Amino acid sequence: MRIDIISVLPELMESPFQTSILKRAVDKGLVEVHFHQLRNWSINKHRQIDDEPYGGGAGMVMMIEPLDKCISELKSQREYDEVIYLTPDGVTLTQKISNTLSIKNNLIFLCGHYKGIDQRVRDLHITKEISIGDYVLTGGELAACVLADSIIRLVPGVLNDEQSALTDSFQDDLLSPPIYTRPESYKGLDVPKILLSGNFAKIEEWRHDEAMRITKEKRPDLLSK
Ligand code: 6GU
Repeated sequence: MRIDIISVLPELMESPFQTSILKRAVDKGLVEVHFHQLRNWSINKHRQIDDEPYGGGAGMVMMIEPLDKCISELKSQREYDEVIYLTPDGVTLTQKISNTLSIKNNLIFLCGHYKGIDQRVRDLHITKEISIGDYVLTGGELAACVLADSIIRLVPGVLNDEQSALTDSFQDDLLSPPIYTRPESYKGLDVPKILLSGNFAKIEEWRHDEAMRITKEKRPDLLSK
């Protein structure tokens, strides 16, 4: 998988891909992440990429020319499965969306800034608009990292068996059951006896019951899906 990320602040996104599991995925050659500084496609000497909105109003708008030039150049080099615009007015990211994207070959992520991008860029190039939740960030960069992380960990070979995505919260619309490790007892707090029983059928049943109980308590909306 290859992800091309277009942004005015690519340096904001470097460390997540230079650390831990995402770094290993890159080092193993399972994913390539390429950052593109949008100002390199600006059309004037001031490296300007935004301008005032037609019709007036507060805030700046990301201009069509640098964005069209940058995206068109990338598209001339390979076929892209999706051109994704990270924006608070996109559809809210879900595990299902990440699952679908994790089997794609080439993706472009465009990080929005200021008031957003000229509508004509959306009409011309954008195939999906994604938000990571109902709150506002200063730009799409952190959202792009969240989206990339959730996709890359699902790429075959990225996680090992112990980290398997199959037992994640949300993979089956249930939250995870409680987990414990040594010691068996700490300051009078005991690990549930069932987990020490060695009866794996009973343990699985307990885990499922606990997952149901916790989901009902914290996220009843997941059960009505
Ligand atoms: Cl994708 N961008 C921004 N700026 N804010 C957000 C978001 C994206 N998703 C949630 N809030």
